[in-house]
Amino acid sequence: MCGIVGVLGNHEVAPIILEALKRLEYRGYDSAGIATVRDGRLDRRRAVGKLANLSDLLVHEPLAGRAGIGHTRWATHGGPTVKNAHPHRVGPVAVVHNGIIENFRELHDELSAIGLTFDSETDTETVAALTAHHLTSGLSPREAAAKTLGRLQGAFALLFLFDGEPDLMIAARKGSPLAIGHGDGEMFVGSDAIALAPMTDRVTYLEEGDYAFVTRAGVEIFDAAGRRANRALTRIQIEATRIEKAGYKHFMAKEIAEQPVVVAEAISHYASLQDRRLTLPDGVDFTNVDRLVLVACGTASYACQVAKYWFEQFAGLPVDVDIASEFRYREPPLSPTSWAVFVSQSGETADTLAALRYAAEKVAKVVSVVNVASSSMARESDLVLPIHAGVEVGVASTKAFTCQLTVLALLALKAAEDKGRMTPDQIAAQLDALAALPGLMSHAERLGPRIAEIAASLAEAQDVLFLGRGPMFPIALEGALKLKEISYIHAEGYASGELKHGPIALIDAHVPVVVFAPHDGLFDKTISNMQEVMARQGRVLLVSDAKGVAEAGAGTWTTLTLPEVAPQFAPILHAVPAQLLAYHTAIAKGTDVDQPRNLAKSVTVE
Ligand code: HGA
Repeated sequence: MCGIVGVLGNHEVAPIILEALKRLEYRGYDSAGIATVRDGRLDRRRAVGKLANLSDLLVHEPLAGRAGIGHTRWATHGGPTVKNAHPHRVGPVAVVHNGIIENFRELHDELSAIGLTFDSETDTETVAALTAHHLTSGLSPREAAAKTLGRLQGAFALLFLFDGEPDLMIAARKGSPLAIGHGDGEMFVGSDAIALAPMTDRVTYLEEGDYAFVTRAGVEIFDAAGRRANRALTRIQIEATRIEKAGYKHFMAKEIAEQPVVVAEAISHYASLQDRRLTLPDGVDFTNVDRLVLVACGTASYACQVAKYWFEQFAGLPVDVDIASEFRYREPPLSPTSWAVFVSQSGETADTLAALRYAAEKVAKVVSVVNVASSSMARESDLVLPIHAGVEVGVASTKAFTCQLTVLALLALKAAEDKGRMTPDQIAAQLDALAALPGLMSHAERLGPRIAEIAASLAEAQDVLFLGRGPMFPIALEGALKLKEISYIHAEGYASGELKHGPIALIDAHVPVVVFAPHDGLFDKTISNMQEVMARQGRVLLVSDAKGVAEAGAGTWTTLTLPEVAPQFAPILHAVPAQLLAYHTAIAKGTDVDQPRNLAKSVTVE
């Protein structure tokens, strides 16, 4: 959340920064702004709302300068106003910030007491004010920034720019990611390497607590103790950073459609379908592991909830699933013979990263399942299993979810193999079933027009319920989350057996109820719960296969027929109609599918 960029260039930087901010807009779109040093003096432009508004402003009020910093905001402190937009400037210093300064009130009070006044309601402005105060007392920009950093508590990535310093940016990282890009006589800083991809493929990642003095000649990096630090220069694959809609109306539509390909890709990294055997990396050995803890947020936590069924049923391995934001504050005891698995698309999710650090010294192995293989979580894990979904831009996660599920399924099969719960033949049969998924998902995707018809009616609803049993329960949760996220319709997911313990009171003829019921061992039970809904005038959409629809479709509002799938992997297939229902409902309502209100991707604040 919040994207930051800095450029020390050989040309005008405002257009370059704007372009980089476009690649970071997934991180927030409450406001955007750029500051430059022009003729030795700081200047800035800021606009509320999406980047397009800043772009328009720059047409009317261009911003010159060859050194600049930029920001796209997801507000944490203070509403989305121009005054709260970054860069924040106090006297001779401008600052952009991703994160939260937890002791900003204390700093604010101290600075107010010595007569400084504030323009905004943000925590960030205190950083600029404190640095300006140090500059006034005679410190150099380097000394002033370092002294300020020493006072800050919380999680942040920061970038400073100064009056009279057209060849200096100061960057700092504690909790939020930051990459330094190396050009030819030019230098760049960005929240991620993707933002810098059009400018350079040579990147150095700052580590926790690092700060850096960046000039056109290069970068000097210091660690948290102020010692000079050597950080590796890596080359990023430009191909992996291409971001385009490829003819689709929305990134979400493109990413839903990509699922058959990326799921197949994910499988190919961890299994040989030809040899019908698993090929997980060395180090994935569950023989002596007696418990797993799976930790994630949002959609990724639902992937973990599905995976719990797989690990327990395939491998007999007990699993605890935790929401990352609750996990470490509960201070759960962790056994040294357990593994902790952390799942995050970005690999930067602040709560999940904090949970990972909590578990690090307590468990036998920390495993991360991430989409961004260079992320903080990947770098801090004993074992990394990238999901190979490719760049996901839509704020509502789709292909990352099904790839997370796929990788977790393969991991659970490996656990079953290591624990002697499945023979090689049984593993081979499971892999055949997984191998069928990409084709089945393509089939499901072709139901788009039919789903759009259903969605036209869902769009009228005030509330929608989603039901599922067993591993389909987390899919009900995910279906409800997707609908809430992008259509703003209130939706809840329930375990279908739980309905009669309260939520059934919500049912009337106006509440659509989506029931995910593949023809599996729990089918009859789920259908009984569906009948209980229909007996109370509930308007049921039954999502099943041909057999399920033939047996139980009578009397429902409508049905969706998916192809037959191995029941254990039905959650991966059913995720597709869940996503398409949300997508087409949002289209019917006219909401902003790729950038829904109040949300942002890569949640780097707690
Ligand atoms: N606290 C700052 C930055 C917000 C942020 O990083 N969000 O992800 C603000 O509210 O402007």
